[in-house]
Amino acid sequence: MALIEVKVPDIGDFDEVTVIEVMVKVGDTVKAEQSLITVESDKASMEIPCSQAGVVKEIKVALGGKVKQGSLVLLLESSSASSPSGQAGSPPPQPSPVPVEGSKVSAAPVAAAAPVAAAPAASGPVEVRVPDIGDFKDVTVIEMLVKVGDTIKLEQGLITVESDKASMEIPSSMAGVVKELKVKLGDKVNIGDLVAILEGSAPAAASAAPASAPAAAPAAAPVAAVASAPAAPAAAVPAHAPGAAPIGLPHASPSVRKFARELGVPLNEVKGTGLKGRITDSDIQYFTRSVMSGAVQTLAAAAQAKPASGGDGAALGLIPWPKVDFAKFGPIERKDLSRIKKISGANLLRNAIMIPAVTNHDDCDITDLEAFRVSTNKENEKNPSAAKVTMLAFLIKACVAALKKFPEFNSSLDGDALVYKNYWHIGFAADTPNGLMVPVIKDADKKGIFQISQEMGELAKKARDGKLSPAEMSGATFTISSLGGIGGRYFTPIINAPEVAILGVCRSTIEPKWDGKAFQPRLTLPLSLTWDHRVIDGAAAARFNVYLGQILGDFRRVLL
Ligand code: CAO
Repeated sequence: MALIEVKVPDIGDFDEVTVIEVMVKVGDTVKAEQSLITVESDKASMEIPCSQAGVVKEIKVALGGKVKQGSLVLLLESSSASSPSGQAGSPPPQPSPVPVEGSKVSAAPVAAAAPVAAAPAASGPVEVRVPDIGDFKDVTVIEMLVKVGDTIKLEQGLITVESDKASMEIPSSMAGVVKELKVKLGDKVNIGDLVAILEGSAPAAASAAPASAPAAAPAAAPVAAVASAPAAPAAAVPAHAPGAAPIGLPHASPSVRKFARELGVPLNEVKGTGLKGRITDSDIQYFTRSVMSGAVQTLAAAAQAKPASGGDGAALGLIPWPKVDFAKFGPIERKDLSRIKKISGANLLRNAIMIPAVTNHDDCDITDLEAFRVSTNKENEKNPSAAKVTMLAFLIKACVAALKKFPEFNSSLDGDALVYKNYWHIGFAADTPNGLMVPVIKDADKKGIFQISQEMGELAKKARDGKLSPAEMSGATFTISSLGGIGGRYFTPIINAPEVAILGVCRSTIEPKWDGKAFQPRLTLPLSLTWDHRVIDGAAAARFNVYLGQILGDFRRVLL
């Protein structure tokens, strides 16, 4: 069967555009004119459809990659009769003009909204009208991108219009101040309709251009398809075309899509509040705030459906995850991630990305505390029901004291507000055969070292046996991750959102400490405090660590 090279057709004045969506995968059977990829410039997005039906054999573009006219999109096994001119290695089928709404449209750029000099002077009120937008008729104004009084730049989008097949921004061809807006949301506009009256310096070419010659307007903004040429199968159809988009693309203007991508917001998870459910800038901002505050865990959901390694990164606006055929380099074995690893991986990924986290490393002297711990355990040797006391129980108690002194460490972000919690539930990371779990010691402030040690032992056992209930893993206000039983020096733990800090602890070692006269062997515990910089300042983090160190250095301070 012949392999057809499907290439990017003539897309007008687009030079290099970015691939923002790959809508098919190898093995897919595609129809003629089915969209294959979505590309985007800073002003528009458009889908590149397939020139004929067939089965996708190889995809030659990657998310985030740049393409231009003639770039190879994919290899297709044609399901139609042979097409010799389209065989791999032979010249590509002629990129064809774009049929939009059944009309003849080529992928030429939309000229900037045409200014019509109301006065011959180079400055003063200038009418800006809808330029030639090809065969688009009665397109709806779905977004006002400027308001009266705004100072706008040359080529800045004024309004977004939408037909049933495309959305496009109508840019201004002059810089100036918006004096009057002549359209409103929901209006239908056509070529030549008055959009706005601007005051400012009109570019020379613009002032020379007659109203009836919008195509001559300067600074054409590559947006959508216009002009005329014979229609043929291959076509570049502007994106967000409900009729054309096979996988229900969210409705949003190109600039909103770009904004969302910059923030790593998956558009298909954002609820649009604009006209016809369209996603606006404010929706993106609201979504971002909700995720940051922990109210929405959508990135986690996205990551859960994919490997904890980060999936293909598309949901986060990243370049795709490298695909390597490891077997080419040596023998391999493939094992699925455990359910716990998938869930915790998704949470870790979200927390690592969403939280501007900083880690402070510090040491504290636990020589006396360790001596006390050892003697306490010795005293209890004869009591079989007494739980063994480990350093972690003291750390939990010490952290409660530090959290009380520095309450913002025991808070959570909720939008623009900080929620201070007047309870102290401390989570501790437990290593289990299936992955990391975080049981929670509730009301640690009300419990003694023995009770905490006993509960910790029970919860850690339940974690290892896979028997922890959701209630036993929820409600933490702060978490400790101790690798003290294993080793290491320092590490950078990831905050367990919506908490705002986490303490990492490694193995204590005897270190020489200068006491002013001589070096003394002191048992030194390394601490690593990771904190959310939106809530906590570096100075507060340093103070927290110092205070924690003072408590661990002399545990009587807990009583103060
Ligand atoms: N320095 C030196 N020794 C330490 C120590 C420290 N900071 N912390 C614990 N130890 C010692 C204990 O005293 C104990 O020694 P003995 O057996 O001689 O008494 C030994 O190490 C083992 O302690 P433990 O790990 O069983 O007990 P714990 O209370 O310290 O920790 C638990 C319990 C459940 C937290 C731990 O078993 C665990 O799972 N830790 C791993 C947590 C983890 O994976 N964190 C990483 C998260 S980020 O990926």
